[in-house]
Amino acid sequence: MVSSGASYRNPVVPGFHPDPSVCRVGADYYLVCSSFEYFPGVPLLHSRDLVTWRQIGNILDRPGQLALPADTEASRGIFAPTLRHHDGRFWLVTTNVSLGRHLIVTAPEPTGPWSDPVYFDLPHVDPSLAWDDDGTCWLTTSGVDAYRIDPEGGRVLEGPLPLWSGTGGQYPEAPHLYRIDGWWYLLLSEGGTHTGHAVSVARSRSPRGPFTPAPANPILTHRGTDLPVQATGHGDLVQALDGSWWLVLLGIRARGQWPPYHVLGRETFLAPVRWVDGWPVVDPVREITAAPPGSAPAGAAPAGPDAFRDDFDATVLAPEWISPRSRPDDCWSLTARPGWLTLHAVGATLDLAGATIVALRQRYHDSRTSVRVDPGTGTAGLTIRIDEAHHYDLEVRAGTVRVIGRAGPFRQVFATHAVPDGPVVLTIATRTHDLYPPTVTSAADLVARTAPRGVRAAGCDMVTFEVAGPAGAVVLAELDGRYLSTEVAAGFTGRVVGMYVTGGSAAFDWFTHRPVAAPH
Ligand code: 6LW
Repeated sequence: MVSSGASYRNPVVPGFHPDPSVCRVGADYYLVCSSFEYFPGVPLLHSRDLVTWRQIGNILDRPGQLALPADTEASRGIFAPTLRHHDGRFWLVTTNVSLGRHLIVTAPEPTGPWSDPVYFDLPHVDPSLAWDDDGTCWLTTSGVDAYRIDPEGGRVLEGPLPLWSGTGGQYPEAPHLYRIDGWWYLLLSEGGTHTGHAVSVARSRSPRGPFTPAPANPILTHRGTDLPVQATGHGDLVQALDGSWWLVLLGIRARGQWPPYHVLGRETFLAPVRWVDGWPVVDPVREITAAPPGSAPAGAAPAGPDAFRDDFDATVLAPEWISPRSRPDDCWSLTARPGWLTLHAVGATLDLAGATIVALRQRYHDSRTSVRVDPGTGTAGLTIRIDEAHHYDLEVRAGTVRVIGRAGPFRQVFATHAVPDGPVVLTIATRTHDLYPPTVTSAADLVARTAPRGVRAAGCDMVTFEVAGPAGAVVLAELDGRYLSTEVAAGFTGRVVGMYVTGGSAAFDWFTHRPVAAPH
């Protein structure tokens, strides 16, 4: 647990990690998030202190559990999951929106093996599970409705029972039932998953209701405030080993002038919870959050950004790697060229679903992502994307590196640059405007910029593209990051940065993604 009087850094899980759900087993905490159209699905993270999280797997990691049809739209697929531990087993319930079905999988250990899904054909999203003392299993959904279910047999035994729909905000969702001190608490979110987002709570002596709302709902909202973290909601409560209570929740960190843009999707935050007169109280969520006095120390250092690196020396892909919709076994190999990740093209363009992409969630606003790639005779590169209609690519083929931008209906080649045959290092960097002036200043580079010279662009960040070969590093282009934001692209995900191949085969020697400190 976070030391008394210490502070920790939020978000605790940066980048596209929305709709967090958490459970504790002994001294171990486990957290899951939505994954939408990406495969494998439902990232699973582990922590001993609720602040420092490490991804240990993905719960839906085989096609038999995660059917994402080839025409799955961006931001469909897997919506908000709930993770619980009950009767010696882990239980995960979620919705595959592309199939219109809820599903439950179970495992004896968090690392699996996770079972095949048991499906429930019920309306709405955001399923959650709770058990009564007699073993009765309740499934709740947005709305908010409850169903008495047989979770292993896939049978609905009773329901829908309408429980409580919040204080009148739109989209009552993310419901969770908790049994605490003889009460059934119903935590939900309302107001929609953007700046109107709020968390409200009610309680009852029975899971069937009637539920009495808290006197001070919503218990958390940042709507209408100038707090840097916005859209706070979709929370899940957990009691720590030391008895303190915490809320994991989603929020966004928008940047830039009016209106602000957010590019990392919805991220996972942690907030201390106090109980006052039998109701949970949550203070505003800040990027540096003070741990409350009384939370027992367990030696957690304040978490800060760390870097990601993969040298592709293993024979299995690290759990952080995700691919849109599917990752057929024959499109990648870590053994064909030991120490390299070899990718084989399936689709011929990143503008359509089906291309071979192996990507990492962008974690930092100010970042550098580099890859060493040997394109051979193929077409390969590094892309920063939200979806097929919103991506910037740094691509190498036949001795030429190109910077390509796709935003909505528009597609343009912004720069071309000759490179010798053989491996090159490609870098995509993101830099928030508030911190930096533009990099590219020479007149010859004007065409490669989307912001007029001398005018500070109003968006969140600028994205620069560099190539390094034997002759040194060259900045090829700098593009406005707004076109790769949720405000432009829409949807529930966030940016990812990834390796791709759209022609033949290519091999990647290493990949790094790291935060860049602001210069002073
Ligand atoms: C999810 C809903 C929400 O189902 O966004 O923030 C939706 N809340 O609860 C998709 O993530």
